[in-house]
Amino acid sequence: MPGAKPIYVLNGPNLNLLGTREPHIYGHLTLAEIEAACVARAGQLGRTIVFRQSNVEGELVNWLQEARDQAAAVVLNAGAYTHTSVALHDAIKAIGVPVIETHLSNPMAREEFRHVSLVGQAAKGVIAGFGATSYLLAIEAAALLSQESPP
Ligand code: CA2
Repeated sequence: MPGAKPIYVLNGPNLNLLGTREPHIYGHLTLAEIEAACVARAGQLGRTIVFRQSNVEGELVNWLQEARDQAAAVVLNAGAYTHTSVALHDAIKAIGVPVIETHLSNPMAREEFRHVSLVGQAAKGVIAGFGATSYLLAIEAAALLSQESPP
């Protein structure tokens, strides 16, 4: 889709540590390697991405607000803020572009405190539990949702 706005891929706290610890939960890939895979998948779909990570909740809010004008859709792995952030919930509701909550692991199959998602209560949909493949599936969903004639 020439001229389409990019898909924003936003990552929250501690995801910069991927590939260094807890590979049994989060896999072996680093965030840079996941970014490269996302760029490749988006390219196959004729789309571009903007890929960012922050440990700061307010920065994620700022990027969601930026996405209102600048992005076609948002793939959001808000990390632990998924389960706590009213600010992210409100920002997602405010921006009017589809947000796809995305996780490497399946929070519903983990500790009880991960079973609540304030992000998911505002997002268009959720993809979780497929490791780095979750990001690729989310990009595919984002591309489909933001094409001129969505399915
Ligand atoms: O499964 C996911 O993608 C999560 O968003 C990851 C978050 C967790 O709080 C969510 O419940 C589910 C945690 C990210 C922490 O990443 C680390 C990576 C390497 C080493 C330690 C933490």
